[in-house]
Amino acid sequence: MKVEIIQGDITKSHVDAIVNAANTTLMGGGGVDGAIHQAAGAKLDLACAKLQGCASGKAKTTLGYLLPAKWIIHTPGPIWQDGMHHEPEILKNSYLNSLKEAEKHQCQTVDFPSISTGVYHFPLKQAAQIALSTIINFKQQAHYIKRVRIVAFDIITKEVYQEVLEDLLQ
Ligand code: AR6
Repeated sequence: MKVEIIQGDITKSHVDAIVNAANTTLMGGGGVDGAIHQAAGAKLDLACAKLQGCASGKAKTTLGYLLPAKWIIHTPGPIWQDGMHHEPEILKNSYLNSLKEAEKHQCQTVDFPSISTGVYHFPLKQAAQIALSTIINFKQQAHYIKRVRIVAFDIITKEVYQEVLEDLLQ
């Protein structure tokens, strides 16, 4: 299983599954969630309404509809308060449960955004450490997944994830 960091717009990813940094209603919002709902079209809103929300750190899957990706794995990450409200554990669970959903749907390629580091204000470097260590540790359990990418929207996010990945692989 390869792990890569790229910069780009995750709604354009030609992969088996993209992950959505959602909220617990799963009914859309701003940031990457808004971009995914906009690009996937109204059928995604209908599918999400049927899911009746999702707890933080859990993950639920829909089709990708008008996206090039076949599946969308929706996971609400933690809202950063002070780091003492289980935020690291919840973020880890978002990555882990999303990877489990990807395996369940026999995905070979999975793209993640930087969950919780936008509107939810999780500190970027700590988020990158949790994201990448969880993905790397999942390698032993990955039967279908061959490549996982972090799709960073901005250059700072790309650079921080790249540095953390190099540190973890040393
Ligand atoms: N492709 C890849 N990454 C993106 C894109 C995109 N098209 N657009 C934004 N990002 P955020 P959160 C980056 O705020 O912190 C929503 O309203 C963005 O620059 O989208 O988990 C939900 O409904 C940042 O690096 O997600 C929730 O209420 C990263 O994606 C709340 O925001 C995550 O930023 C979730 O907040």
